[in-house]
Amino acid sequence: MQESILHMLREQPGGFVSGEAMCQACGVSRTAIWKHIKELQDAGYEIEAVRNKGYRLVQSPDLVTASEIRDGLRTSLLGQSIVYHETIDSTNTMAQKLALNGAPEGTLVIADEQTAGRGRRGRNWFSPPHSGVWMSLILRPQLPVAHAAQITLVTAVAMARALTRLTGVEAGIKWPNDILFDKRKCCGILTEMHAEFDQVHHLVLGIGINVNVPQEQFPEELQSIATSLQGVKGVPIPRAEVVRAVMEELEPLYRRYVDGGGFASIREDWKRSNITLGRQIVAQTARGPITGEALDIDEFGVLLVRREDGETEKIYSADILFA
Ligand code: BTX
Repeated sequence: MQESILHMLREQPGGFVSGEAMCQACGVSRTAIWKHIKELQDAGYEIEAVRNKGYRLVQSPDLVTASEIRDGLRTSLLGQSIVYHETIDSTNTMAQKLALNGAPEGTLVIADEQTAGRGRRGRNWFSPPHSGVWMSLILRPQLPVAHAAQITLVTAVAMARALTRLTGVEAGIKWPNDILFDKRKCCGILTEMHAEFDQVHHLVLGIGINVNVPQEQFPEELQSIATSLQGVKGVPIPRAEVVRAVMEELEPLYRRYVDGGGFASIREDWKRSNITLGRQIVAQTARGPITGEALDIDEFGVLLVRREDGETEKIYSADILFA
């Protein structure tokens, strides 16, 4: 009901919607409408009520609730089902549970705050309230296990495009899962998999974006390595808009990838947005550090590094440090 009311108010930007029109559209009494308006005001929506004119939406709070995201979302798969929590340990953990219980592909789990947000290899992901996008998508691609990591690369292309569009500043991909603005990380991707034999059952694609996190709010150890979209653009960006932009950029790339194109069909797009190739790097792999020049990425998303002794190494998984 509140979603319908908000939708009607948004359809009349700056103008009034009469109480009568709302009653008719929603099939409830004026008192019921008033009660919902009151609840919306309590949630932070600034709604003006004028006798004989009706209601007018003056300002929306920066929320990532299902209704804020859904209004204006132009996708047919991603985000068609949205699960919102104000506070949660990790949206990836919740998405795993929902996926095991049969949640459909494209389900989006999102929270205002995470108390145990995680990165790769058990690292923490700083996820304060009211200022970031902490979300996970449930995907069910027909993929062999060996290809699952490519989803991270496909997502990185979508993220770089969305964040460049939102800020007007070029975002760069650092292989495999970071999006940077001028060497500082504003987004991380964590893909987790549930698989049996060689077939993926589902993937949980976790995405963390620092949207309006004030720089001074980052903990000491992140001060010099993290940034947020607000810091890059100079003004805050509504978080629901960020979510929609990501969903809308990702959906066509994901479809191209799963409908037979594979990573080979995304590779050139990845290369255009990357800031990894051509640089001297240290790849911290499970086998130890590998130092050399990041030469290329192959059609499977594997990073090729020319070592100092001239040999080329294939890197399947690593943390990359720029030398
Ligand atoms: P990662 O392992 O590549 O990066 C983690 C590292 O990034 C940390 O060790 C720290 O140095 C740095 N870091 C931590 N928090 C931030 C931050 N807010 N901004 C910039 N740098 C940071 C990256 O892992 C993958 C992160 C995915 C996070 C999403 S949020 C929604 C979903 N749920 C969940 O628990 N994780 C994912």
